[in-house]
Amino acid sequence: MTELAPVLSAIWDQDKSWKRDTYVKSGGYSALKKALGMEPNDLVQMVKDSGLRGRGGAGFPTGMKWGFLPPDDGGPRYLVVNADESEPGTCKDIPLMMANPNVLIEGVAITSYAIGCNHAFIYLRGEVVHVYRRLLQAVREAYEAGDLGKNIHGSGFDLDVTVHAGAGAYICGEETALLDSLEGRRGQPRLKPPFPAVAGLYARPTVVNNVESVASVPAIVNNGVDWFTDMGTERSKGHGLFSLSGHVERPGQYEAPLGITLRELLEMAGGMRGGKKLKFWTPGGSSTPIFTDEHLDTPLDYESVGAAGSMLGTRALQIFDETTCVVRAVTRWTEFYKHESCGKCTPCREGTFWLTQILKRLEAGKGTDADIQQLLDTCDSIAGRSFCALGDGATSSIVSSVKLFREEYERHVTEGACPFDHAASALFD
Ligand code: L3W
Ligand code: SF4
Repeated sequence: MTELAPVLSAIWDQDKSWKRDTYVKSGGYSALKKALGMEPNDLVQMVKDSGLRGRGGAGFPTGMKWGFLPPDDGGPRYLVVNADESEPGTCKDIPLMMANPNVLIEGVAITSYAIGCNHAFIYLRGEVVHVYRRLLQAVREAYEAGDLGKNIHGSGFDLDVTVHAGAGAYICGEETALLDSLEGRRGQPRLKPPFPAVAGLYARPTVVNNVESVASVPAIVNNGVDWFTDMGTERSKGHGLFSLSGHVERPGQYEAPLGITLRELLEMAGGMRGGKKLKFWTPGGSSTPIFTDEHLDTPLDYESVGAAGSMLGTRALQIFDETTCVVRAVTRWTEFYKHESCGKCTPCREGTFWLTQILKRLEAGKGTDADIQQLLDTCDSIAGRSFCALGDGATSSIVSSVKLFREEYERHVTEGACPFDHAASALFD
């Protein structure tokens, strides 16, 4: 794997990297000027040709999504940036917006021009007040410099950007729940179709894109399609931010081409904490089935991770060494889903409650062999039967962990206690 010159994280180490001046000195906002001289349809085609896929978890082709918007009927159409990053282990959009909010704003302006939108929204996770302040300041600077507002850089194109802070609900990262929340309602998923591209915000055509997807656009405009498609693998092009957390020496964000492996990322991150052995990890956050050390060389692209039985998701690599009790880790994640279930559908609302009860019992050594089967049966009643991806995601770590570590679940039953020293793991306490 060739080393990647940082793109999204290029200026993160610079003094006051979040200021517009710093960004401009490194070539920032030149892509916007170039884009404004192009035909909007050519920009859409460029992003289609680049093969950029949504960086929020699903990996849907970004240019294709833009192309789904119906022809202009004279009414408004919207861009909504999904900045509600909350998937456990996912820590890329928030650092990106803190370190360089301008690359997002430039991406918002280019995307809006390409799709014919004059009002874009950035829907931010409510808890990150520091990011909210930073975005507001960056948007203000962009208006003052003429990157936003009326007649941007003399092009005749107008764009307003609203930064909206949510109230801290994981479900509002689901695109239609986000739209309901933005409209002032309780955030719960809507039935799809219609997809937001047809009837989204205020029932108008809307593109909902993840922060990293939109922030990837300026470099594609500046460097061209070939530059982007030269990175990555056959069907997973380009580069992305990988968040490494847990039992690694240097947790953090690592920018790399798609298709890099965990083994290579661990080298960049200084290896496993204290030289311990890798036990299990998530390739794409806690909504994706877990992997073990057998998957150290699985290319981290959509196809390879899928073929190995998981999902690339948000590239949230949570790493756990041999000191970790897998039952405990899975119980923690399941508690999260129970707490965040929006309650709209029965399989997820009731199912995540029961999963938590069974897991807590097992983890405390008070479970039975029948509980392990009950756990799997309950997952079976949720996955594929829930209204949105949260229900499916809640079952991923459970089913995969029983498959990979069934004997560890059974030890909790036969020994009547958790066989691990939680202090040694130093996670989940
Ligand atoms: C128009 C069609 N648009 C699909 C659009 C759709 C959406 C995108 C992908 O879930 C995943 C989930 C989590 N006409 C269309 C169309 N679209 N067909 O394409 O849609 P979809 O349904 O495949 O996925 P999604 O609902 O966006 C996202 C997984 O990501 N995940 C969670 C991440 C959480 C965060 C966070 O913390 N904020 O990102 C992690 O793995 O489980 O599978 O835009 O409208 N015919
Ligand atoms: Fe709500 Fe869960 Fe049903 Fe999604 S699956 S609609 S989060 S109750």
